[in-house]
Amino acid sequence: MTERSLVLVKPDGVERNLVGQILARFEAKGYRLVDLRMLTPERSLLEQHYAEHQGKPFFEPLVEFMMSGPVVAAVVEGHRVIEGLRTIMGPSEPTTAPGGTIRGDLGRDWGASVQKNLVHGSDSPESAEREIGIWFG
Ligand code: IDP
Ligand code: MG
Repeated sequence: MTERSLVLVKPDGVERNLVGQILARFEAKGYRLVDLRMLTPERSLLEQHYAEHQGKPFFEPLVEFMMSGPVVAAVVEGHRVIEGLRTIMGPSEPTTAPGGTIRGDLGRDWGASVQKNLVHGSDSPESAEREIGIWFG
């Protein structure tokens, strides 16, 4: 089966009307959207999704931020899509993310205790399958 990744356009991306721009970058690269939904996630879903970050100082601010409004969840498919999406997204820190990446071009620091960096992409095939199960059942 072709590789798949979960993508989330985070609440800041939806609030700033960047859903189309963000998904367009993935489509323009040649990856395919195979599932899509909009929802405001509940705490229990986010605690599962971000389980690896439980106990870190930014965990509670991260969960609160992700619950603060609707997100767009998508499944994106293509050979090496996980690595490809993370390259297009750029690193977590939007202030120093390189130009040409989504986080570098569209993100900034808003002085919050969590990085509002617009987009999530799975970091491995195992994470992708786990996360797609959480968000799409
Ligand atoms: P990733 O989204 O680039 O994979 P992770 O390390 O998995 O980054 O962290 C998940 C999310 O938690 C990040 O996208 C960001 O929103 C937030 N985050 C990560 N590290 C920090 C931090 O040191 N301070 C504040 N927020 C952070
Ligand atoms: Mg991550």
